Amino acid sequence: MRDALRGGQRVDPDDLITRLDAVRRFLTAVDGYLPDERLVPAHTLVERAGTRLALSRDHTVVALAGATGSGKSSLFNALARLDLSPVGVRRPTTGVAHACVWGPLDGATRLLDWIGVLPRHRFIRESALDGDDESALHGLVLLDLPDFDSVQHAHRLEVDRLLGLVDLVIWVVDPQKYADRLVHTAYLREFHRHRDVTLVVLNQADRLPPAEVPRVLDDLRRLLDADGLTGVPLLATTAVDPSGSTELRASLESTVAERQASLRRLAGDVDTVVERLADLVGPEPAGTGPDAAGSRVLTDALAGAAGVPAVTTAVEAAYRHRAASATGWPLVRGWRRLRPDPLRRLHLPGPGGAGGSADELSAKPVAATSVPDPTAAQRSALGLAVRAVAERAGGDLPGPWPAAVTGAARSRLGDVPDALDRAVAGTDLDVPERPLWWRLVGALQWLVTLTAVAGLAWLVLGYALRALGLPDPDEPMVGEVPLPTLLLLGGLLAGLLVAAVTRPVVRWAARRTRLRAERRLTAAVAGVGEEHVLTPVHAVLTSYADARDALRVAAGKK
Ligand SMILES: Nc1nc2c(ncn2[C@@H]2O[C@H](COP(=O)(O)OP(=O)(O)OP(=O)(O)O)[C@@H](O)[C@H]2O)c(=O)[nH]1
Ligand SMILES: [Mg+2]
Repeated sequence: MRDALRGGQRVDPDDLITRLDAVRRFLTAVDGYLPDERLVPAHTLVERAGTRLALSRDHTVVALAGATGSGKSSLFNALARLDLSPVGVRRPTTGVAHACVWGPLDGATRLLDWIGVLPRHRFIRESALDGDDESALHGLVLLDLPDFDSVQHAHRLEVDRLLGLVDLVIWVVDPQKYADRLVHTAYLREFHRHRDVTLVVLNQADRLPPAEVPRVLDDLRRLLDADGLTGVPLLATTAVDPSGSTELRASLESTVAERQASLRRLAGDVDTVVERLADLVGPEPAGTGPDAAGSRVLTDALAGAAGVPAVTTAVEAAYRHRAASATGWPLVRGWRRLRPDPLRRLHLPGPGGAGGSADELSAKPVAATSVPDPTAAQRSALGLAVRAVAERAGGDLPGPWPAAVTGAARSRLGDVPDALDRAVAGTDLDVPERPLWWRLVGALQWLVTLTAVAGLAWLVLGYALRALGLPDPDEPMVGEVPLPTLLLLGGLLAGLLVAAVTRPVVRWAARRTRLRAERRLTAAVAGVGEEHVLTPVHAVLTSYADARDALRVAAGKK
């Protein structure tokens, strides 16, 4: 039994620190996404563990816990071999924790300050008094706790607080009350993750007939198994007899020498916390962002809300309008120019390109364009697309994560209309002003028109001379046709021909310009979706992946 508590695995301090860091990382990753009340135990653990490890690794804090009258104070005194904690007939006797430190008090002072044992209840067991008898317990800080089944509610609170801080607990039960429900359901079961740092003693064994002791121990062992405490050391003690706690003392000596209890306690705490958080993470997310199909639906909805179809229609119309003004029959071009440019009507870069209206845009960054506002249908399509993106990205995640993803996806929706307007206004639609080929065709039209006009003038001059009876100059002939007539008709016909050839080319080029503008606008609104919807979603998914990884490390899995 001497090695009763050595059955547990050794806890490597570095591993423990890695696991605690992982719990810390988990808390950082989930901050703002998960309900705080679920995270309280993890926060408490991180805080307590950090302090406990920083205070002293050389001390082992052991608490005697149990019901009133079980003999905690008597055992405390028996182990200390001094009457330090009052033993009472009137119950409950012990109201606040008492501590006895084996070895110098100095090193344990800060530890006891943290645990909250009042200085007047601290005692020292200096080995100088006893020769070397007590040296095997050097480093032990033994606490005598109040009763947990007290009529005094404050006692129970104090016990609960102290049980959260100590390294090892000795549960003291007596032959009358060892099967008491409270100790099993409210306490022992809660400690099933701390089997390595739990010890149970059946005190007052002297009150049983010697033959009864093994039977009661068996019965108690059965109850402990049912509590999930299989394998915890179980000893019989008699506090009133100096030799009645020899085994317990030996067990404590080996625990103290091993310097493992504080690490095991914290490792058990990490296990408990990780187990309670396990339902907050689940499968690996399918990706760290919404899939391509989801993004496309979103971009389409954004394009609709941004009025991209209206703008691209205007782009095509503007191209044709400008081309007609530049290449049409010269005599009606001026009239065409009087009609407004379709792009200018939307307050989008008209002739002069995107650069021309940059000042106007920066002066009026919001609602810079007159692109029609999205309709109710377009707005609801956008809402649905955003929700679909969130569901595709986070729908399979456990617990509160899907809501966190949806919340993130919607978090910046209020800024989207202005951002879309800016994106459309800032896109270079690349509708040409007067490309060279328009100018060449325009010049050709001038040439053939002037030819026709020259032919007409010549003919008119001929008629006038004839009408005035003046000698009629010979009109040169080209084949059978007089040259002036040829110039007039040829000029007119050539003009029609040039217009007939130009029109389909303009139409084709207008469509290409529209497609190019559509691509650019789509990229611009996709950028808005990326910034306002996908990036926040991505942030939550990244946090989820971090949290999942951190919890895996905290669980001790490599
Ligand atoms: N015969 C016998 N009596 C014991 C033993 N241990 C404690 N007692 C007696 O049981 C009574 C209660 O002992 P305490 O040590 O005060 O019990 P406690 O668990 O500290 O009680 P609280 O402080 O009220 O929680 C006292 O009268 C002790 O003398 C034991 O092993 N054998
Ligand atoms: Mg007591």
